[in-house]
Parts: sequence; C-alpha cells; structure tokens
Amino acid sequence: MKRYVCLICLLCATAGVLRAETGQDAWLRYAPLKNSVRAKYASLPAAVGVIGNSAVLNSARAEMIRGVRGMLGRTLRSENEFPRESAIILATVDSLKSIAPNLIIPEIGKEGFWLGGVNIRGNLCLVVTSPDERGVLYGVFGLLSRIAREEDIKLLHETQFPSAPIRWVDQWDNLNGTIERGYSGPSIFFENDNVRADLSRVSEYGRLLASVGINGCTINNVNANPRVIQDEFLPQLARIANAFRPWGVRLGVSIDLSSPQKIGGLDTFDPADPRVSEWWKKRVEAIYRYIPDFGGFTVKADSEGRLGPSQYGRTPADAANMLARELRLHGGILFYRAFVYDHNLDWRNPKNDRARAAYDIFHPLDGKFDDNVIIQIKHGPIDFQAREPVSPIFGGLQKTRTAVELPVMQEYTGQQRHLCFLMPYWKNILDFDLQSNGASTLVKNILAGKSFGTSGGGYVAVVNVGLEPNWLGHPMGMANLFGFGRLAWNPDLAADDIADEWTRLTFGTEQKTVLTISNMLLRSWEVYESYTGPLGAQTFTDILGSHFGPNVEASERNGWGQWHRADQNGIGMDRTVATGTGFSGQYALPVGALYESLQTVPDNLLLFFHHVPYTYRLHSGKTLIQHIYDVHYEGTQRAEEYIDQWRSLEGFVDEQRFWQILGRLEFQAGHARVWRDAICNYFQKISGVRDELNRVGNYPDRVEAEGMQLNGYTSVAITPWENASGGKGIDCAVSQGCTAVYRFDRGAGWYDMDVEYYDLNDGESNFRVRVNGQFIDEWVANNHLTARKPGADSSSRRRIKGVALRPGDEIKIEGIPDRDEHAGLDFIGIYASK
Ligand code: GCW
Repeated sequence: MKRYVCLICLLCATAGVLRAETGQDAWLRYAPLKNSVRAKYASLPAAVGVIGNSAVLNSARAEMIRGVRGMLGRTLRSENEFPRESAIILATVDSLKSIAPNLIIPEIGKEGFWLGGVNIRGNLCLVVTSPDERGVLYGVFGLLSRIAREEDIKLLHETQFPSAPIRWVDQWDNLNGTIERGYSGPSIFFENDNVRADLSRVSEYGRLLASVGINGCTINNVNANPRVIQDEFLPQLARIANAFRPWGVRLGVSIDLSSPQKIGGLDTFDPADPRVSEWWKKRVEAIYRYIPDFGGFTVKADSEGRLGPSQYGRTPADAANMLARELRLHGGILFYRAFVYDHNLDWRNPKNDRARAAYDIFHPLDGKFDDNVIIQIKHGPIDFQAREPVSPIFGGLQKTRTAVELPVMQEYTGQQRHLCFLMPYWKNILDFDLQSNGASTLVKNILAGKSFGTSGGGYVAVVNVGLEPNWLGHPMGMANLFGFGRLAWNPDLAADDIADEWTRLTFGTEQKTVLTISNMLLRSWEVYESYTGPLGAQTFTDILGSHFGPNVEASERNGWGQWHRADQNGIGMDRTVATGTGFSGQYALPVGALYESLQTVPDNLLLFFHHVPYTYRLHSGKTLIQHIYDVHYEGTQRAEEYIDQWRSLEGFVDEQRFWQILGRLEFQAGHARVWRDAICNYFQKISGVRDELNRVGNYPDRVEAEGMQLNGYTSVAITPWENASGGKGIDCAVSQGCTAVYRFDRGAGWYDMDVEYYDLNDGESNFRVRVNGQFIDEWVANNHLTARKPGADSSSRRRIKGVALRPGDEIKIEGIPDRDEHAGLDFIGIYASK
C-alpha cells in the first residue's frame, strides 16, 4: 500500500504545473519554476531576517518563505536577529536605520516599498523596506510576483508606492450567510445571523487582498442589518478583524443610519439630535474597545428604500459628519455612498433623470464634509452598466475626498458566468479627463487628491467572493479583483500589462498560454457589451429581477429610472441641455459640449445622451437598427470563438481549471445567443425594420420544441416572448418523465446538435438524447443559475458534436423533471458539422 502512495506522490510531484488546481490559490500559486529558470535565482540569499515583531511582519516573513519554497524548492532560514550572512531583510525604514544608520534609502511614499541590494555589515543583502509595516508586506508580494513571472531580481533598485490612500473592497454579505448580488456561494464571514466558526477563508481572503495592496474591507451588505454593531455581535466582529489584521486589512462595516431608532430605543435618528450623536458615540467607543484598529463605517442612505437624513430635512453632510466626528477620534473613516436617488421617479416626465441625482444632491455640499469622510461614487451616473460615461460628480466635488466604486462582482456584466475583464473599461474611466476648471483633471488624479489638492481618496470595489473554492465562481473573474488592486495601486498601468501579469501568475508563463488568455481577456468587455447593451443604451437586461438575462421592457414604465426609452421610432434618453434632461450640463463645458452634440458624441455613448430614430446613421455610416443587429451577431460569434481559443490550451492548463473554464465559456456562448435573439427579435418587431441580412427571426437549422411530437410535455408561453425561440417552450409536469420527438428530414451527414434547455435553481432535471433508440448523450441541469422560471435567465445550451444523421432518423429527447424544475426545452438546433 505504502508503495502505491509513494508512487502517487511521485506522480503528483512530476506533474509539475499541471497538478489539479481548484483556483483557491488564485494568483498566489507559487508554482514550481522550471529548473532552467531557477538558475536565475541561484544568488538569492539563504536566510530571511525580519527586524521587528508584529502580525504584519510575521506574515511578510511567512509569505517570503512560502513563496520561495513553492517556486524554488528551497526553505529559507528564518532569523530573528540581524543575520550574520547574506540575507533577505524585511524591515521598516526606521528599524533598518537603527541597524545600518548610514544606509541610503530612497524616499518612499506611504505604504510603498523599496526593493534593493545593499551591503550591510559586509554582507550583500536584499532589502525589502517601507515607512510602514504594511509596505514591507506589499514589498514581499512584489518581490515574489517578480520571481513567479520569471523576472530578473539581480540588480533590483525599485521604489513603488500606491496612488491613493483608500484601496478598499466591499462585500454585500448578509448576516444570514447569503450575499446580495453574490454569485459564488455563501458568505465567508457569516452564517445563521452570526459570524462563521471557521474563518480560514477570511484570512486567505486577507492574504489575496494584501498581495495587491488592498488595505480595507467592509464586510456586510450596504443594505445593512443594524445587528452588526450591537453589543453581542462585537466580539464576533473582532474575530474577523483578527483574521484580517496580519494582512494589514482594516475591517469596516456598513451601518443602518436609522439604528438609533431601530435598535437604540430612541424615537428618532435625526443626525442633528444630540441624543442620536450620543448614541453613535457610545457605539463607536464600544467597537473600538473590541477592535482598536477598526476601519470605519459605510453608509447607504436615502437610497432604494434605505432611510436617511432627508427624513428630517438634513443633508448627507449632516449625517456623514455626525458619524465621522466620532470615528475620527479613533482614526476611523466614514464612507458615504453617492448612490442616492429616488427610485419612484415619474417615468412619464421626460425631464426626470436618475443620472442627475448624485450631482444634484452632492455638488451643493462640496466643502461641507469633514476630512475623514470619503464620498464613494459608482463609476457611472446610473449603476455599473456595461457602458456609461464617467459620473460628472467626480468633477463636482473639489473640496471633498472621493473614491470610485467599481463592480468586481460583474452585477451587470455577466455575473461571472460570462467572461468580462473590466480593466479596459476601468482604464477608460480613470484616464478620462473631466476638464473641470478648464484644466486637465483626469479621474485618477482626482482620486489621488492631485487635481484639486485634497488629501486623497481612492478606490473601492464591490467584490462579493463566496465560499466557492475559486472565490468568484469563474476562475477568470478573479482577473477583475487582481486588476482592481493593481489599478488602485497604480492607475497608470495598462490593461494589457495587468492581463499579462495576472495570466502569468494564474496560469504560468508559457507564451501560448499568456497570449491566448490575455487576448481573450482584453476583448471580452467589448464582446459582452456588443450582445447586451451597445451604443450606451446601458442595459437591456431584466433590471427588475436578476440583472442577468435580457428583458428590454423591464427598464421602462417604472420608477427605477434605468430608462432607455425604446419605442416604435427609436431608442435613447435625451439628456441634452437643449431639449432633454440637462444631464450633459453637469459636465465641464468641453465635455458637456462633446456629449450634447450629435456630431461629436461618440457612437458608444450615443443612446445615453440622445434619442434617435432607428434609421439614424452612426459615425460608422450604418443605421442604428442595422448596427444593433450586426453587433449582436458579431459579439455572439466572438463569444463562440472563445471556445476554440480555450480548447487550444488543453495540456497547457491543469485539467480541473481547464474543464471548469471550458464549461463556463460553453455556457456563455449559448447565453450570448439567447441575448442576441431576444434583442434582435424585439427590435425587429418594434421598429418594423428588417435585418438587411435576414438573420433575425430566421433559423432554418432549428426545430422548436413545441413543434415536436410531445409525450407528456406541454407547450408553455415564455415571457417576455422574445426570450424564447418562437416565444414558447415545453414543460414536463409528469414525474416519470416526458419525451419530445423529431423526425430528421435533411440530407445524410455529420451534424452537431444543440439542445436548448431550462436550468432552474430548484431542481436538477435529467436529459437524455437518443437517435433511433440509440443513446447519444445525457446530462443533468445543474449549472446553479439563479433563475426560478423558464426564460432567458435559465436558458442553457447543451452542444452534442459529431452525430451521424440520415433522413427519417428519430431524434428523441427524454426529460425527467426534478422538484420544481420541469426538464423544460426551448428548441434543438441541428447544424452540419464543420
Ligand atoms: O444595483 C443595485 C443593486 C442592489 C444594490 C444597489 C447598491 C446593495 O441591484 O442590489 O444594493 O445597487 O449599490 O446599493
């Protein structure tokens, strides 16, 4: 037996980079380097010396040892004293100077680091130093990343420091363990209204965050449960803070502004009432007794049903400052979200515009916020749409610290089911010049405090990792978390460089792997945009429900204000000053004028600013409607191409991640087609203008399920109609199962077959396909989608390749329902194999 175990060990060891990986290690795999590459690091010292003793420095040391052991197969000697040999030295600048007073160390910005080789007491040392302990830890990660990417470290002399002080992530976790807009399993923090007993994933998360320089995390939903700051909960919060502390990640919580009333026994939560501020003072003091380095509060108020200061005629500044004053005494920060708007807007009034809200409310308050208040602003004026202009309020707050809020969790960009690498988008935002005050004011410089001379704000991402081993469900989704951290650290990095770095760390340095994956990442945002919400139409998704599948009309005729105003004549919101809502006037003149004019507005934001007819000609020369058809077909085609691109990496990526990602890409390609057909059919019908290429509504290779010979299955109407091929699907309510039969009537040959089925969240139906009774394929509908009914949120594709068919063959689909999932089908597609 022992011999077999050893043999298995040996096999694992020699399998090298291709050992099975769950994705849990993300970009911190420290995979063994090839022998030929290891030689590059032969001169790396054999010892690591840490000057000082603290949780963060201990993490830095442990990480250094772990990384070198993983990549180079050597275990560094760990020294507590200053080593008497050549060593890697981890120390703050002050402690280093106490040992080597004559050492010349360059100026390093706060939380930054310097990596360099120096001679200390006659020994050549590799120094990782920083003004603060966090920076030492960041330096270690920086050094290890270089080794993992096989870069030279011989002549190191490198200083780095972060662009902005706020580099923070938010989690929208509920205390019951669910996560609002979380797509990767339950919370790593909470379960059953308490903090989880096992917080090992929390410290791992802290490590991932620290590795890209993130220094804070707000752990609970901005739609906050007041219990999170009650006395009995504080010891539990302290456990989370303890798990984060070794990684230099400060803990924050979201609070409910009405807590004094809800849990405090007061009859008010008016921020101007002294009893209210007294109540908060006591809460804050109690929190700091348990968590001396507590980071601060995040506030969502007067927004989507959350109560706020407007109830008492007070402003966000009144509420924010009242809290900030208490936090300030202990070094805490107050994040106040600018996501304040009326979700009961009258849609009949063409002058109403949700996009205006942040500027209208916050601009008049500029200069009134205390210095430890950060106004946290979603990047666009609406809500994480696939394309929006930069929110003008970044230019409208010149005496206030601001942070941009970015969606790592891809709420409106495919929810980690679709590949959508957001760095190219975020770069557009950060590099955008708002030209406030007639001078260059790039968003990244505003955030850094450089444009208007504030003490700097920064970056917040909504991440929503869950208990799934690979954190975000899609291993590729982690590129957005990595990229977020890298951009917050250095917004001058190019999207290509981030893609390249992430791919090397996550999948290895083989050129083919790096090129293939980087290419896929870099075009994925535009691909996603093209089949979901082109030309700045924001989104055509179901805004009233999942935010996942298409539903054009869900945006309209309700108070949410995510209108695109599509009607028989055209699409788009008129946000001009001349004839519309006046939103474009919230930008400084040169930018506002660019958007105001049909001549100069970029095509990709056309429908955000203007309502134009379907026959309107874009700068490209195409009509609006034909553009919509074409980009949906092109985008879907490109999503389809990901599959072969990814398949070309078989053998280059470990099997576990290879198959998992392939599964996601297959789903995406099928779902892109669902999107394409829904949007194109909807607009063809409403506009009355046919697709010049006659693709829309014309599917010669499809057999509608409702048109097959049904046994047990019944035909059901799908709503909205455009979300199913032919507007209908079939449903099996018979527990033993149902069948749908089709007699093949085309020429003999090899065919690929698609079965479009409905995968709901409450059941795992079974499907089988037979040709003339011969078993061909079988699968279980267990994609774990969130949908509760058949439609575009649940529509999934099973592709069966290489089926030999002859005229007259009987194709039979057998469906066996499970619980509330009724083995539903939309259609089968039969295509000549390529
Ligand atoms: O986009 C909306 C989301 C809500 C979210 C809200 C917000 C947490 O659909 O789920 O609430 O934004 O950002 O506050």
